[in-house]
Amino acid sequence: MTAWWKDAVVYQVYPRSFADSDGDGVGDLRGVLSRLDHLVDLGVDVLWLSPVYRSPMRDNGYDISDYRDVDPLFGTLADLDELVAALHERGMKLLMDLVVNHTSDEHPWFVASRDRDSPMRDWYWWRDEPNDWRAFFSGPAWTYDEQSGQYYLHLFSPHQPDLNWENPEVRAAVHAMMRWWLDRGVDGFRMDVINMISKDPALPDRGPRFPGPRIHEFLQEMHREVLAGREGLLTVGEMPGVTVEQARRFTDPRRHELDMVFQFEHVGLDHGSSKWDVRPLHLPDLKASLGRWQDGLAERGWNSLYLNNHDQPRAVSRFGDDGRHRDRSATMLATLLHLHRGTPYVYQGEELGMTNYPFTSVEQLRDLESVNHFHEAVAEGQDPEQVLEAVRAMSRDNARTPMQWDDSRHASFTTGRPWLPVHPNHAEGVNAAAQREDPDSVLSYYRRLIALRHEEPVVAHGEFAMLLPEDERVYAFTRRLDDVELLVLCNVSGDVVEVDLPDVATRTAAPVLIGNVPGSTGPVLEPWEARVHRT
Ligand code: TEU
Repeated sequence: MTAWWKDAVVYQVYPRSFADSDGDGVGDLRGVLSRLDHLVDLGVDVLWLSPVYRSPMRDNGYDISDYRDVDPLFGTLADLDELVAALHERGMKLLMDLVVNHTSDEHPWFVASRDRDSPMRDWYWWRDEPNDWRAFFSGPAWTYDEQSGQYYLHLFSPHQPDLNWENPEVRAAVHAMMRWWLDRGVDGFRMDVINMISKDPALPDRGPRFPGPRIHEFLQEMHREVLAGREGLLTVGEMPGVTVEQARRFTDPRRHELDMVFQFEHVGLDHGSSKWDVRPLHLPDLKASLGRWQDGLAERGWNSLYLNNHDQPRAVSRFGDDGRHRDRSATMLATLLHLHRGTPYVYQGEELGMTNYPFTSVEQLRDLESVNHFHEAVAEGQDPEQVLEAVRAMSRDNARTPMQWDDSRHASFTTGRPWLPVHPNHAEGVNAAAQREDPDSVLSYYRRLIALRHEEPVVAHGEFAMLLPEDERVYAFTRRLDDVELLVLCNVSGDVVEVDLPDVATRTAAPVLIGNVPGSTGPVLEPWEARVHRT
């Protein structure tokens, strides 16, 4: 099996917020179809589509009520088929989101399961007494069901009951559904919280602890039943809390589990007691973390690389400078990420330098996690203004404001009323139309960066070595493949800095493969400058 995905770049579309074709204010599949030129122009290889399945949309589609249909809000199965065909025609692949740790509470499986005498009772976790687990989106992980007189488990909201993977019928149903999608032509899956599907059946307090005891067995079985014998697929497992040692096992090709995982360590470095307790990033921590993942998966396994997705605030606001140095810090972060060894993921709008939204009231928020947090924190006596400040920094809605296509009304995302407001900076150059023609734009830089990976094997495959681990402003490393060596220099600060490396004058006089300050060479880096020398 070829590991084609090692040379690939994946682009994530959050369909709700990408492009709206029918004016209802919510993005849809025909909207995605109408904007494929943007992906072709960027040069990405794979489109990862966040869920479009039938759903009551309590968690924007991560609560599925029918795995084999498209929600009318997003279109039809025929639209989905058309998207597969249109991507394949353009040499791209489609990665579907697979959400099988839980279903919607409106899924027929759960509806049946609520009947104590149903053969499907055991498809979910029912208990007379709850344990002490807490749910991710606030409150206990157990809700009492009046109808059947027991509690059911939900690691996320009460509208997202957890499937019982101990039951072989559940696993067979999931496998059949996955095969049905692959037979339709999709090219793989991004698997939502897949390290949580196996739980210790004793459900002990002070948990849950992940991964559970049968996770490797379940993934190997899924590989055998669904993926084996099909060429050209990609699987990436989302795994909050996964360690590098665990990830090595999950992604060791000899074990036949997953191609790569999404780990969370680097996006937790600015969290204090919770994600809402925001701490400034200490750059040496980021190097220690990403460096450990580079080393840990160097011989076996593979990294996925991301700073943004639909759950994270915008990286340029979080780790860069979204004011004066917006474009420069956005392209620096892109360089830093894409020059690591692994498969990079670009989240819609990242390639334009899209920023966090200046939310000023809870009424503007739609994300259940943010809304729950706001009300809980205020009920506990915290100052609403301070709670809002944390929400402005960390809310998932920052990633979910509509894609900025041009400088006209609602950035041409919709002709109607957008479900979340469009960021006003779409009128100040943060839009695709303006950036497409501008060789110095963030978009043009991403295009060059993606092309570089496709042209220079060292970018995807070269050995990684971290430099200057203690430096608080310069993020520097080398990549080496055969006789090609790259020196990557990133200034993660708004200061002018001098790089302190042996032979720095010679090394920084070498040709520049890509950089965000035109013509710049030598040991001095401008604020937020990034540069890749071939030494
Ligand atoms: O997210 C998994 C997850 O752990 C989230 O709780 C994430 O860490 C959190 O949003 C950060 O604050 C996945 C999906 O990506 C997310 O959109 C879903 O809400 C969640 O699973 C439930 O399906």
